[in-house]
Amino acid sequence: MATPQFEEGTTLDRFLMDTMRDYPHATGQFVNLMQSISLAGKLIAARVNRAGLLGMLGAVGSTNVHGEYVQRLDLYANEAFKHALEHGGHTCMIVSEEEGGPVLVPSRYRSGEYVVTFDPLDGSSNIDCNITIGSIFCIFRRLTPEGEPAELRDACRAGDEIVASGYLIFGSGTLLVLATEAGVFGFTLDPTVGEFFLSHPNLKIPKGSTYSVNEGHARRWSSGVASYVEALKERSEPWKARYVGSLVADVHRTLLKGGIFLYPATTDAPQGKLRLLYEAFPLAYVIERAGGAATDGERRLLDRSAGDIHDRTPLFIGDADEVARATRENTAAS
Ligand code: AHM
Ligand code: MG
Repeated sequence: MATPQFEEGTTLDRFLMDTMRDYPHATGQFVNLMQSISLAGKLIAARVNRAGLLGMLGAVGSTNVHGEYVQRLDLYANEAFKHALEHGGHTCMIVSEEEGGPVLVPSRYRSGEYVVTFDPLDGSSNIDCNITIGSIFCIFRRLTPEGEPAELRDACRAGDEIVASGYLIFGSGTLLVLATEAGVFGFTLDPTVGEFFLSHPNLKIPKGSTYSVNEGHARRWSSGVASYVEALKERSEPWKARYVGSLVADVHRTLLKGGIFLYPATTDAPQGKLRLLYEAFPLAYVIERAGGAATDGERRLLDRSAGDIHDRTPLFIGDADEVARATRENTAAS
């Protein structure tokens, strides 16, 4: 399909109407679903911007299902997503980093066509420092019949079943990046009018020379990953290191500037740290649609299926040649 052309000042709503017209299987429910996600994004952006004034910084004192301290903004973002998604008639079930199990849309609402998995606020450790954070989402079409309660099998899905995915990034500006069959498109929030406008049409990952990995863990990587990263520094044009510590920010920079992001397995976390369904899958889908690649250090990430909604995975993501090289070195050494 030809790349769609858009005029200046194209809003997210208009973009959705225009592109979805080209996809006969795309129903109005998908457009409504994306409008709900954009609403959640606007609510979270507004709260993130004023968090220091509203007493919204810091932890609530409890831990989540992963044993991590829950931040006040994590809770707010989770509720914002849940409420935005539950009553639109487009969603049947959500899976969130902050929820122990899959959550069904309450029975008073219509149980819609889609399952949405999300990390409501990624990069929690950066919240109190005014450093970029974000929300990551992934959309699947349900397997069970519409109108009936969804089941666990609707949530534990394969990467190749993703219908669309993306993220919101709360940095110096707020951006919504959406990947669908049509490609990868970025929309910047104009806070003065409260609308997302198309600002990054048809994103493709460029060639770059930036690597992003937490080198504090280097002693616990495989020898293959360690030697891949060391070799980057010896290239004739040395690579730059950049690591925010918010996955969404590190992958967004990789999408715009090229290079590679790695969160490898370590000896103490052989399954990796990042979550498959709502962190790695959605970002892998975005990067593949933009011409890049993603693996779990051994095989294509989107070939995997989730056995449990909170499954973890190592993640190698970015430029296709670099991801292939890092994956090769990792597997050769193991
Ligand atoms: P979170 O979802 O609780 O914020 O945890 C995931 C975050 C990612 O955003 C980031 O890439 C990673 O954890 C950073 O981990 P580390 O501090 O080990 O480098
Ligand atoms: Mg996260």
